[in-house]
Amino acid sequence: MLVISKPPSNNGVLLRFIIAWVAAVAWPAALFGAPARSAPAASERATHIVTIENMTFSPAILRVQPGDTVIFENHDLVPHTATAREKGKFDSGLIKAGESWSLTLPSAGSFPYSCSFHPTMSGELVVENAVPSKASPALRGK
Ligand SMILES: [Cu+2]
Repeated sequence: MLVISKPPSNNGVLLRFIIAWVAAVAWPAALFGAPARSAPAASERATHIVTIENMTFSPAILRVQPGDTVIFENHDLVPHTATAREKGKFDSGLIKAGESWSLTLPSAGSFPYSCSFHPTMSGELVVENAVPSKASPALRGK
């Protein structure tokens, strides 16, 4: 006669496997922590993401350090731009649907920007300890 059900001893094997895994992987990770989570040194360059979704830059105001990289990701179905309001500072040009554009800001300052197709879409990059510009539409209503 054919017995289809698994022998009960399999459960014991599985349990021992889980205990071994916890001992080998999870416990050392808990001991040493995740190094990536620790605060980066001042000299390290960070990468930040600005998401473009539902005609909105998010976060609207992003604080970065000089030399950090900011990646604009367009999750909308229409193209957008990230264009500095101060002429010549930066301009992504067309960021097509599903595409991204990256920018490195070398110097401190506040850089309000908007989408050249949709002027109501606005955001601001604040580099180092600069104060967000009072003119920034991103600050309105907050
Ligand atoms: Cu746009």
